[in-house]
Amino acid sequence: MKIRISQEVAYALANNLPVVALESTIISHGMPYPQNVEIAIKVEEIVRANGALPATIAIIGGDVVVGLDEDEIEELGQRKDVLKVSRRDLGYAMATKKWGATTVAATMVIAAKVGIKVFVTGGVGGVHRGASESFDISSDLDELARTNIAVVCAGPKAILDIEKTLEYLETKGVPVLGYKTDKMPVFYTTSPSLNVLYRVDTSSEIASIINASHALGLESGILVVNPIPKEEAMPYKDIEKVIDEAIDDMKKVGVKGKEETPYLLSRINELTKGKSQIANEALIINNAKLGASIAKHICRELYED
Ligand code: PSU
Ligand code: MN
Repeated sequence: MKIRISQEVAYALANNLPVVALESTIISHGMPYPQNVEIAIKVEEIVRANGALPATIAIIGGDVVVGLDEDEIEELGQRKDVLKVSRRDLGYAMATKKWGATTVAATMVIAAKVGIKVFVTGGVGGVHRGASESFDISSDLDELARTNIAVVCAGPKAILDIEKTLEYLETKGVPVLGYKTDKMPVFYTTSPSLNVLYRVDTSSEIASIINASHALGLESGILVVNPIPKEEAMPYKDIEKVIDEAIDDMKKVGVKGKEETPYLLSRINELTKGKSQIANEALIINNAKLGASIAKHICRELYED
């Protein structure tokens, strides 16, 4: 039971070189095999090609690993006994020597502890539809409130109640920065009505905001929302219909709690005949490019100061 940081990531962190954290729930619970492994490796390549070092984070036989190698990513993508690990599950997974895929929340905890300032994913969790009854609010939101790392994503997943998610983030003091957009990206598409808090048009400006929040010692994180590329986006109305159907199915089957998100993602993939998976891949790659660029600017600005 230990924290193992890969050699190159440890070197980069010690020398103020750009590092981008990547989560692993998306690999084990968010996408089907073998696309999950292919895309995880591709995202790492994109981060490298854009001048930063990728650090995929997971729990392997109880060890917290920062910077999985390709074999470990492959095994994580194949194994059937991988726990979905959020903040609350960390101690259990470590002590019982489990394999665990870390959610946005758990990845934030670990990445921030080792000094990583930028984290790239597809979509973050949020307030679920019907939360006034179910109380289902992803702990990703509370983690953003208490851990200072910038999370680059394509918005909260469209399966959520986006309006309540934004209200919650406002209450918790988490800024939502829209990269080249005024309207709120919501994963497969962009909301026609909801706005981001601030529109920011360059990655160097985003880096300055991140550096400023660290300079002040703020404990809370930053949500950077990056719209899915236009060619890959799905029409808002079409995806809304599919989501409603998937949620109905979920209620019929009786899926609840931490199983909800994985169920909905795979059901939406079935209902769209694989189109949502293609959109998912496109937006993660798009986020990886932006995240790497932000990480580079963070280091550059600190160096210049
Ligand atoms: N986005 C995806 N696929 C995923 C997730 C997000 O495209 O699998 C995962 C992330 O790891 C996120 C988690 O942290 O779902 C949120 O789960 P919950 O709603 O149970 O907190
Ligand atoms: Mn939940």
